[in-house]
Amino acid sequence: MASSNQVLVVIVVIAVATVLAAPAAALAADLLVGGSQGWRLDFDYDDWVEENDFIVGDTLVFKYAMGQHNVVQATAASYAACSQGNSLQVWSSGDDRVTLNTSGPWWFFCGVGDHCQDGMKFNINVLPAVVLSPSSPPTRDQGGGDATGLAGAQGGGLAAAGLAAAAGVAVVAALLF
Ligand SMILES: [Cu+2]
Repeated sequence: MASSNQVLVVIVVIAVATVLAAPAAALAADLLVGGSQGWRLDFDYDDWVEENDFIVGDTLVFKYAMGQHNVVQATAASYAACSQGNSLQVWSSGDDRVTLNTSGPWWFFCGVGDHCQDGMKFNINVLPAVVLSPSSPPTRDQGGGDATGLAGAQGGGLAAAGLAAAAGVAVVAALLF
């Protein structure tokens, strides 16, 4: 049977893990593709990509009139060719939510008509949701000037919480051993 000390250590470890896991969830964002007017033609998606940060856990939201467009998640090759042939996934509800669950490159285009050839396409690089380093707090610039400062402040606070939790573990360990 486990001693009460061992049980306490397990509880502390779980508490610390909870604190450290919280930042990613707290910072996850819904990103409206194309801005307020949604997924459409005649929009500069390269600009939109530059104005946003994409972090694991974020969700892309594609809003459009069902039937006018769709959303194709593509490979690099099928993206370059605007070809749905080897697409990874296709959505067509008009209110499609795609959670970015892995870091690295993601490619999207509209598979209706010539929309992809006409520029209804973008690719993004999704960043890992690691926020433990106080020297590089997560930043999120969604076009608004205030967002970056707010996210930075949150990151700093969360890093401080992590350090406080680590200090707590050290104290408990010193008492036990
Ligand atoms: Cu389209």
